[in-house]
Amino acid sequence: MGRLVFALFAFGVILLLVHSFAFSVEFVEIHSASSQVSQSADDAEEFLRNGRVYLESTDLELVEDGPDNQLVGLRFQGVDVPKGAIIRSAFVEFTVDEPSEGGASIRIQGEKNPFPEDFSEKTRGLSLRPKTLGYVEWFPEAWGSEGGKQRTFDLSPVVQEIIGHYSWESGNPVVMFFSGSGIRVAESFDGEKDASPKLFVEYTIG
Ligand SMILES: [Ca+2]
Ligand SMILES: [Ca+2]
Repeated sequence: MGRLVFALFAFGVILLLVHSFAFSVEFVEIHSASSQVSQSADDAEEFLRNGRVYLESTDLELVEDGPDNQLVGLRFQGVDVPKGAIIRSAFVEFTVDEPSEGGASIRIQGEKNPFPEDFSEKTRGLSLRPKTLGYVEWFPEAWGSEGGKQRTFDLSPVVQEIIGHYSWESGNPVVMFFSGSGIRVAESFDGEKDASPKLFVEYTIG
């Protein structure tokens, strides 16, 4: 009898715990924001050899273009993430322009600036911008058929650092930079504007 009472009691405690856990989870609301590259000057490639910047290329080589290694910059306007938000996930989604494979190691950093300008053809205009301390090393798998979607690894620490700036405001632009080695070829705004890169962010408040 004692055992039965104890078992019933334990069962009750477990039910209570499960219930209160579910109750607390229910009230953590996940918000989301997204932004797509929406003008020619919001995606750019800089040849690291000579600092030349190209704004109107119809593709984005991440990050080797023939013999040239380049720094690619993407600017996402109107990122609706409030100051103080906790970033739960963030990634950039590309559309495949050309299938590509082989090892690639791509470092993704943000621009450490609460209101980054759009890109210009100024020499070394991308590499001279201030970068976040945090970065993510992305090792993409092979990119298959043209038109497919490909996502980066999670960029939460980079986005968290950008929106942590004291003068960040919801709706400001966010810039991401891509450098490293290997080759994956993505659509640019000038290649196919509906297939330009997109930023997705999920966050909670408090
Ligand atoms: Ca462009
Ligand atoms: Ca290109």
